[in-house]
Amino acid sequence: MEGVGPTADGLEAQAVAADAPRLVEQGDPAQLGCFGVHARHGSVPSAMTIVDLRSDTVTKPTAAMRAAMASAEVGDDVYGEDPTVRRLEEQVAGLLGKERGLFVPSGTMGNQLAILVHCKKGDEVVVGEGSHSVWYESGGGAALAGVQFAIAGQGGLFDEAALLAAIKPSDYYYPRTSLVALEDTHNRAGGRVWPRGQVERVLAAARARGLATHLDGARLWNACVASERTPAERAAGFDSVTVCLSKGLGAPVGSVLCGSADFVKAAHRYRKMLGAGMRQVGVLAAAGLHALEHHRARLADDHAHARALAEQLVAGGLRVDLATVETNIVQIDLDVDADPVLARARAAGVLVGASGPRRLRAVTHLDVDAAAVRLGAERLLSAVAG
Ligand code: TLP
Repeated sequence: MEGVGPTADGLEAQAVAADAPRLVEQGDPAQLGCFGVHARHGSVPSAMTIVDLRSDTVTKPTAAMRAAMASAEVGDDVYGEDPTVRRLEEQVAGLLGKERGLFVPSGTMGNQLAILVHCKKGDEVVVGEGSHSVWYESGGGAALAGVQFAIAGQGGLFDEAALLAAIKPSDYYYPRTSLVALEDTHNRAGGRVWPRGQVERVLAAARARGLATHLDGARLWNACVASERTPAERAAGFDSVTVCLSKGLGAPVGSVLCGSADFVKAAHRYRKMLGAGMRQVGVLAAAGLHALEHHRARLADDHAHARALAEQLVAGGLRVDLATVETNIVQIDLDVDADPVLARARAAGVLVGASGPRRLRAVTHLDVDAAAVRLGAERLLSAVAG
């Protein structure tokens, strides 16, 4: 039974018997709790199989994905000679309706390359509240491109009025606002999907003011499934787009940054500058191609699991804004500090992250099925109850 650890305790054994949950094997405790603030606590009882809801990045490659990786044709990508990388780049660019794609090691690098290409030192980038580039990219915008960020609106998604309010006037003493970046789905907003009409109005306002536009589509695949739109429809109008293969799609690593041929040419130079000239990485691109083919449609399962999780937590007395649970992320507001709850949750065999001092984040993914999610919710409820 794939993904089910050999040492299930009584409760898990029952759940396994009930409907074969996919439980994640216990990881290295030193690596646990890598998301957000206040996340490194305690240890997991050694004989317990844990339910890992920290992120959709924790998935392990399936046997079929590993087979695709093992048989990938490869070449030296610094010479442009890796056929599998080229196939992935062409396929993703085609899916997004862009001219070209560039395989990069991470979503962070995709976003940072976009900022480097679109902006000059001293420029300002408009983003929504809680933007990944502001929170989780190690200050790369400031350190690498020399930009600062302006926040538009509240809650992550914003409208054209909020964009216009964030754009600085054009006198020499203001920073030059040169880029607006949207995040779809929006991570810290709880995996919310941008309404397409709102995207179009923001893009039109950005274009009218001469701004470049970037889409952080780390979870664009989730947005596509939730909105029943194609990737090209959701990426339309953006100058550049980052999509990740290593979130809901379940590849071990990799993102693709797409845009015009000129944009990708400039990003390619920066990628090399940052030390990510890659060699025989067709083995990794093959995982991405496999994920695109086999793991996109099933994201609907992750969304259903997230909704079930949220409803179970609410039924158990926790606070979750169900209206924001549109995809695979559940934000749980606590009346107590997240820290001790995280520690108790870990001890009970469920891993979640803290996305604020009194807020938890749980993410559903390929390696947890409905029964595992139910078990995780039970354990989380008892951890919060103390
Ligand atoms: N997000 C990770 C953490 O970095 C927070 C997660 O567990 O959710 N954009 C968005 C919207 C993301 O959520 C992430 C990853 C990235 C970019 C960066 O991707 P990687 O981790 O590949 O650099």
